[in-house]
Amino acid sequence: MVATSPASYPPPQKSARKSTVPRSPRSIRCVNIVVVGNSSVGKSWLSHRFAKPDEELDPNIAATLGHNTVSRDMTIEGQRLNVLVWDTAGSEQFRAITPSYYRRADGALLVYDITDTKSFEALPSWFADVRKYAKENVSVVIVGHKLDKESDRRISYQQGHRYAQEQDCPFFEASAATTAGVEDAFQALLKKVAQNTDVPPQPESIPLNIPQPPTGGCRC
Ligand SMILES: Nc1nc2c(ncn2[C@@H]2O[C@H](COP(=O)(O)OP(=O)(O)OP(=O)(O)O)[C@@H](O)[C@H]2O)c(=O)[nH]1
Ligand SMILES: [Mg+2]
Repeated sequence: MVATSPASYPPPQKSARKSTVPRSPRSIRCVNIVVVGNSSVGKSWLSHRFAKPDEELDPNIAATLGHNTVSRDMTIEGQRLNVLVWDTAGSEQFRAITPSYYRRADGALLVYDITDTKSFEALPSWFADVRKYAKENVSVVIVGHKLDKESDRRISYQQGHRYAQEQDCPFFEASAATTAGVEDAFQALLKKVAQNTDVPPQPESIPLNIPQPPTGGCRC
């Protein structure tokens, strides 16, 4: 994973303006996805599983400090996307800097752990932050994570589904450990984002006289 500093994050953009730039088959659109939720719900594993499906997950993973980013190029709804996933720290000490990650997010994955009631009860507060700091038209998907730990389940599928319905969001249960539901959750979120024409596409080839962004970041 590539670590970048919060200071490098682009400035706020609250515009809900529709793009009039026509998409050519060679254009690629940069998409920022923020993954939020309580500490230890599995945001880093989930992000890594999505971005690098064939790589092993680190069983000794440490709590995220600030954030990590991972990326993956894919085609959704006929659009070529460069998906940059902002895997944020769930720990309370980093909560104050989390809003900076929302500002340019096109989509947010709100994650709780189906074996951890507190992480489910914290969803409204994460949701409130998304609504407060993200763009008006940000797409949101809710994920009940660690589906493989069925015997330790504390939050039923119905509870998660009901909450998501109340928020008018798609809902998935998933497990980074088994991969179940991971691709479905991200694809549903990216589909919503792709249908949203807020962000203009970027040309794939960048003229040599334009300064390049730091490596590891989005090509936007
Ligand atoms: N059984 C199971 N364990 C998981 C899964 N995903 C993550 N874990 C474990 O849960 C613990 C926390 O995972 P992380 O991905 O670091 O959690 P996080 O939400 O990123 O935590 P912070 O970075 O502190 O916010 C680790 O010990 C993982 O091994 C999963 O799908 N199933
Ligand atoms: Mg983490």
